[in-house]
Amino acid sequence: MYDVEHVRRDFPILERQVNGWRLNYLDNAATSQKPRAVIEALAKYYEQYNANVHRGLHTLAEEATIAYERSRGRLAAFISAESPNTIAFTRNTTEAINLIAYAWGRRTLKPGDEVILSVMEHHSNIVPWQMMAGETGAVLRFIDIDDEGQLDQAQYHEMLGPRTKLVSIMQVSNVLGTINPVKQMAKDAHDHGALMLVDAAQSVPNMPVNVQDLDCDFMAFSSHKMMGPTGIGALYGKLEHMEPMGPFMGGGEMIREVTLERTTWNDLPWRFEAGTPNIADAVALLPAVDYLNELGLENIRQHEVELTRHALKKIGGIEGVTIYGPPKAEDRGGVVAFTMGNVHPHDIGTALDQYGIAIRAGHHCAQPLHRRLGIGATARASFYAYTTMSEIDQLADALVKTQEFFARRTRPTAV
Ligand code: 7TS
Repeated sequence: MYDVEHVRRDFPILERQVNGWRLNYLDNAATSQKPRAVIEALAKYYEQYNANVHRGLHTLAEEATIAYERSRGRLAAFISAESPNTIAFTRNTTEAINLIAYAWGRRTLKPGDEVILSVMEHHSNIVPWQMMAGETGAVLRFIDIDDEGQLDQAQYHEMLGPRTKLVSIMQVSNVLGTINPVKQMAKDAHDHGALMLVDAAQSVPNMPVNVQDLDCDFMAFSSHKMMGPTGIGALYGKLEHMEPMGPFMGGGEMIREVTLERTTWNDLPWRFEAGTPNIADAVALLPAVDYLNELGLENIRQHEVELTRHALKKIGGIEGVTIYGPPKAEDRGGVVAFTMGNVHPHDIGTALDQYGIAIRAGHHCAQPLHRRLGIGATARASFYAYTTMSEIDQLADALVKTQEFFARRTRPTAV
């Protein structure tokens, strides 16, 4: 039995009051809150063994290096990667995708080569490829969505061909909530000799993810969305692709030998970690992974399905509300983006804040998707392991009040 009240006690921030109300944090797709174990691990690192990694011979340097590398190992196991060497620490998902665009794309893509993306991608999985297409002459193709927010697989199959070099798709949409069939899409890509990158920013925190089962070539994700600190994320890459890849950035740490004329590269994964890394946040990511494992990713996923089912019913039942994405909770991550009549999503966000409710409003870094939906912005509530059913009820009540408030304001006055 999943005990959400028990989980909540591990998150100090959830005791906060906002505008006289207990914080109702429904902005988890933007970033998650952190359990006490993560906050304490950060403080412990700085209080007890802060030192640079991989270079010192002293005790603190050794402790810091062991903790940094242990975290890498735990993260590799978390996504069932074949070895810790397949994990390069980055700042976030964005940097992980840029790493592939620069270290792989820039050297591999030739004029006319094709990269397949989708219209629902986050800007971080569009802009780096536009930049790379501009440099290399490669062409971007975008898979469309159907009316329920599912990728058009028939169109995908038509796009795949001898020119396809990479397919890069999000596993879970941060707006529609759609769970994309990335395992099948990876197989289809491989059948055409292309590689598959999975943007797992919204999946690794919320559901069991196994890179070997998905058989993807690369995966990108962020610590801050999975209860870990900000400023640290990861790129997973199959060794067969990472091994021949040159570095992303040059500097210390990523070298084997430097002369004034030339440099040889370090082994994996340090080749991709130029300069002093974000040691503290990498170290404090480990207790986040342990915490997620303790809760169980299956349990978190199940909890989110129940929350989402409840939200689709409660929020979807409010007059004038349109919810975007698949109609069934089982087909979605814990994200519900919606519009409410002609109340602007930013006004919804501001009004809800008066009740201590934190949601996000805007385009959620998915402008092409919003354009495809024919709207400028949505309001978005997103859930996590500590979200309760009553928080969703409170959201629905506050939305009704917000709607009434704006209806009063916009009603024409009698003459
Ligand atoms: N990919 C997806 C699917 C995302 O949802 C996000 C962040 C990113 C990539 C980028 O992650 P970052 O850690 O590099 O910033 N999404 C959101 C969001 O929906 N609201 O704020 C950030």
